[in-house]
Amino acid sequence: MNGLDNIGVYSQRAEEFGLALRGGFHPVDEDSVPPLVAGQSPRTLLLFGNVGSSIWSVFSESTEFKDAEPDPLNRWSERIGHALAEEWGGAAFFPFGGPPYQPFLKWAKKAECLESSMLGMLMHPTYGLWHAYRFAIGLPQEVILDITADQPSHACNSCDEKPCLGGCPVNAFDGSRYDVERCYRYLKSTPGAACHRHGCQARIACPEGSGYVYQTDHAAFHMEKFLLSQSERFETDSSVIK
Ligand code: B12
Ligand code: SF4
Ligand code: SF4
Repeated sequence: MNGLDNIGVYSQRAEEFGLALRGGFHPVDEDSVPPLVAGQSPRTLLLFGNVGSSIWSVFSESTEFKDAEPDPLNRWSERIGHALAEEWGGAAFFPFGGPPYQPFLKWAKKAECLESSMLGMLMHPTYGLWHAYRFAIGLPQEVILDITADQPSHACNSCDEKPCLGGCPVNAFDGSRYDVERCYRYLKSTPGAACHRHGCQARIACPEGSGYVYQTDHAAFHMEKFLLSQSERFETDSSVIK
């Protein structure tokens, strides 16, 4: 076994950026993983992202966070994703930049024991809803993956009360659909809403992974960026973006 066959090499390097290795798999054609270069399919795909606010201390000190240019988290992710891919002789793929988007939710379910939650986001047995993806790296070598065969039971199946569905002040979630416009209009018209400072109240109402709820400045950062992106989508009056 050389160093790059060992899964620990990848997770330890990623941790330097506050990123967690979020599992991996050996792709087949149906996984729709792009080639590394023309004609060379990756033999391993590894996913990386944050669990709780794990990236926040590194990201909030980065050039991208401080330079006041658009999309700081995406630019930070691109810089680190491309650098690690180059270091490991692979290629980086990102969850943003579409449409079309790379199928990260499908890849994530294949890489780890995850299920879609009542809110649409993926439920993790430890982190609950408090995790996300920053990039995936395709590698030419076959890395031995430590994938557990045990599928933990899906938390939503035994959650009788489903407090998430009642957590949103405007019922933007109905258990099958997320009404993005309703969420956006409420946030825009209610500057004092708890969602702005603490994050989505429907997500917070879920008892799973409560030790990983995003810290306030991290949650507020995402909400501000979400509002900005949806303002471009829902407002015809460009003066809304100030
Ligand atoms: C487009 C998109 C959105 C759109 C949703 C579009 C719509 N429904 O109208 C918008 C911008 C609204 C959105 C919002 C958020 N998103 Co989003 N989103 C994506 C993205 C880039 C593509 C999904 C897609 O279109 N796939 C293609 C279609 C064909 O597949 P699909 O399965 O039908 O996709 C649908 C769902 O993914 C859903 N969706 C996407 N995001 C979210 C978030 C929530 C809360 C829900 C219920 C549904 C939902 O909308 C898609 C289109 O209908 C993915 C990343 C990726 N590459 O997959 C992230 C992704 C799904 N989003 C994610 C997250 C975390 C969010 C936010 C919570 C971000 C945040 N602030 O932290 C917010 C929710 C805002 C809030 N109220 O808090 C994570 C989910 C992680 C997880 N634990 O499962 C992903 C995987 C991104 C990532 N970097 O990890 N998102
Ligand atoms: S509150 Fe219950 S139903 Fe809702 S996402 Fe959490 S575990 Fe699932
Ligand atoms: S951010 Fe607030 S308004 Fe939007 S879905 Fe979550 S709880 Fe509802």
